[in-house]
Amino acid sequence: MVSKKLEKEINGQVNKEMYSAYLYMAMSAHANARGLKGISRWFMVQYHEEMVHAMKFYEYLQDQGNDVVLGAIEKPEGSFTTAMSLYEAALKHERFITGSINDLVDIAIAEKDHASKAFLDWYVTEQVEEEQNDTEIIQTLKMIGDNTAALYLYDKELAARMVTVPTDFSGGVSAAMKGK
Ligand code: OFO
Repeated sequence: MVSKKLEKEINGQVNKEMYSAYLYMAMSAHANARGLKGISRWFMVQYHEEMVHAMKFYEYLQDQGNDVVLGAIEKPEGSFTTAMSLYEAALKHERFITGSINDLVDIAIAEKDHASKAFLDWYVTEQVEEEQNDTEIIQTLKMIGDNTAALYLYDKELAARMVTVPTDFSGGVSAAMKGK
């Protein structure tokens, strides 16, 4: 069982991950509305990844015999008119999430909760990849600049991103993640 303090914070993190999914769903719609079909797909794949992040926390609380307490999910704000504004906002959000995960790790370490520390290590590694993905896309978008033909081709390239995470959690996220 994790402490009541960490339980509260992990419940808060479930909410942040669900918000992340909701934010990326909104970003997918913004991209789609501007004809950026590949970027729209990229953000929808990201939506599925965030659902996995949320479900892993949800299941961890249950595995530890703790309480799951779900809160309201905030409305995703922002009106994104360019590919660059979408990815800059995504990177800013991921940096916020990295800070939030680090706070959870700090609590686990302070409480000598080795199980939670080991569990959270997956997220620490995942956040490096999340920030790297956004950073690399921003670098490419900078090179593209105002070249709409290049953006058209890059959008097609981003469309190739596939969902590599489970989307059916009815049997539990751990079972669904086996072999991933
Ligand atoms: Fe995008 O990493 Fe979870 O929130």
